[in-house]
Amino acid sequence: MTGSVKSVVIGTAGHIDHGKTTLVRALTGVDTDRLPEEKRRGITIDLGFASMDALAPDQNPLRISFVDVPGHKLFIRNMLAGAGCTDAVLLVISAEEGVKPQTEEHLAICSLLGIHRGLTVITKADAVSPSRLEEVYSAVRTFLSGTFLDVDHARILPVSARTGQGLDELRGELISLAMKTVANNPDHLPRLPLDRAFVMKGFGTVVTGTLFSGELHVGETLALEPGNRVVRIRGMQTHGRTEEHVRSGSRVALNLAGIDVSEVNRGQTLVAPETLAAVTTIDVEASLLPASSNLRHRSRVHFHAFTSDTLATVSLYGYNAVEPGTDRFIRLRLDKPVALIPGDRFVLRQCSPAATIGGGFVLDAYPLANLRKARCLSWLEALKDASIEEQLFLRVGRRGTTGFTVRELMAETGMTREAIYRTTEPLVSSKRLLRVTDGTLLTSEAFAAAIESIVSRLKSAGINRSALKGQTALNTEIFDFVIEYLTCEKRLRLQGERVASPGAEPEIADEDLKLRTAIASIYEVAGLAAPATSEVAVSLGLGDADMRRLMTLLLRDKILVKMGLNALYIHHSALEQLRTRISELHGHTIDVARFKQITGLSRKYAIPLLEYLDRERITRKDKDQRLVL
Ligand SMILES: Nc1nc2c(ncn2[C@@H]2O[C@H](COP(=O)(O)OP(=O)(O)OP(=O)(O)O)[C@@H](O)[C@H]2O)c(=O)[nH]1
Ligand SMILES: [Mg+2]
Repeated sequence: MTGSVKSVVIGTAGHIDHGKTTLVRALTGVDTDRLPEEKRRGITIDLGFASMDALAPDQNPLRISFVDVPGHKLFIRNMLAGAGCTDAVLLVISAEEGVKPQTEEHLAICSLLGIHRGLTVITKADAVSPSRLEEVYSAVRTFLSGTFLDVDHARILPVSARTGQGLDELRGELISLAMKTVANNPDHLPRLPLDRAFVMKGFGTVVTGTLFSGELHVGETLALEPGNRVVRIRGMQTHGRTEEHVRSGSRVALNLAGIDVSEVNRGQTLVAPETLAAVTTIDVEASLLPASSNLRHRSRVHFHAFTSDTLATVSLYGYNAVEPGTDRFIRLRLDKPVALIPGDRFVLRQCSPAATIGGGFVLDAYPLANLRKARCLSWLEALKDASIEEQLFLRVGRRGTTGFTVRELMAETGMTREAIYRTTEPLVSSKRLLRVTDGTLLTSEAFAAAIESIVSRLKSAGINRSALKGQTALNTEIFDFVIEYLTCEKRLRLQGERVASPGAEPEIADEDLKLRTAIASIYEVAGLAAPATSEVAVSLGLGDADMRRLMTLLLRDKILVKMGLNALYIHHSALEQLRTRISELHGHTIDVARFKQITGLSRKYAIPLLEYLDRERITRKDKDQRLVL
């Protein structure tokens, strides 16, 4: 069972015809060049998959999967899709030809993708003289120096797929390489970037990929991103063996229910439903290769991550171009959405002439709109070197008094609920973060700001609870949480629907309060077509002076709002509804007639209300028309 078998994925890399596919076949017995065109041309075009079962030194079973990539420069897109999901690389260099352009490019791509383990073989050793082999070995050694495949960290083995020379030693090295790789991201939600989709007779849609993180179980539902299409795992295999569940690091083939093969493509990602979503704007740290040219604002690049690729537009923070050999924060706007989380690696290629120019890692897949550049940059700077715990703190802090729900944090970080709770626990116990009733997280600074926003608005005579909430613009969970906290701390008093400061004068006469509530509810029920004050006074049997006094209090507490000169009073809730309704027409123009039609009001009400909307900058008057902003 894959559940207990350690499983790693090793990708091949190297120049065309250097012997990658032949070597994989010698190790696994599988010819991964399946396509007729591959057979005819004798080259690899698309990704090939094979596996080798071995025993770990502790005698536990070990499965090494190979993703064999094409060396031809025209198929580099497929190579990138293969390399995007591998734990380690097997760099294959022909003893006949030595280091060639795609040897270099593939190695650069592996480094940019953050692959930091692997080994190098000089193959076709049978085809050259010992002195040539010696010569190539020393050239390869120099070429690898300073890279993650430097002889200080990784072996260089001469082998021959034809005679079998060096293959036993290579198997041993592959096993120790596999033992060094650790299980991927145990704290991350399941993510399966897809590399193939096909139909299997009698089964239907089958997709394959390398499970990048998490676990999958038969029967489970997943979402296909982009598109949030819900599918169910009907069956599961790894390298032809039926499984009930698989862990990260495994090659997996899923038989999916609920989707036609024509709706699935390489580059899409299967994720746990309602967790991760594909995004189009990302903030990243990008490094440019020393041999590339300057990367300018608004340049178009090819963006490759996992099995996906898309065109993207570069947005620079600041106006200087990114220079070759340097690292910079940049924003990328992807033409096609991709399911990405912080830490994900990517490669950038220029369109013409086609070449790999750099790559990097995602810092933030949910940049906030309208945040000033300087603030964004300093936030990214802080985030970049922060521990996971500190990163979560920064992410919650960025949301200010809006707070951050655990579900939103899951989407933004790709972490499991359990990992988020565990990682934020020390922050909660040291009171740097607060957990609001429904699990929303709030920094202590934001909590203090929310308190201040409420306390500064408290009046000794009290204020209507919903009016207060409207003024503070806090969301319900946080508003209720802070009100409860302040009540317990005796920093405010609750009187029915009214919130008052604790030092308030003796209770307002009961009778007064009743009358105010009565007036307010008459206006609330009337909505926009508000009655004249004189009518209300008569209906409640109030004299002029009393009515004026009560109206002043209702205006002060912002329960009623005064419109225009002809003393039109409207309940705040009716105005809020009107604002929302008109805001929905954003970008359209309306005239008085249309407004009357929408609201069902007469001109007497319509004009002052439109003027109110102009003052509130919801509409802008232009001759007889108004533009909804
Ligand atoms: N003499 C000799 N020839 C080899 C050896 N390995 C591969 N070849 C030959 O080299 C040629 C290319 O081998 P492939 O394995 O297709 O090369 P590749 O790197 O997979 O090529 P692409 O996938 O197209 O990049 C074939 O003709 C192989 O027979 C070897 O160890 N010794
Ligand atoms: Mg090949």
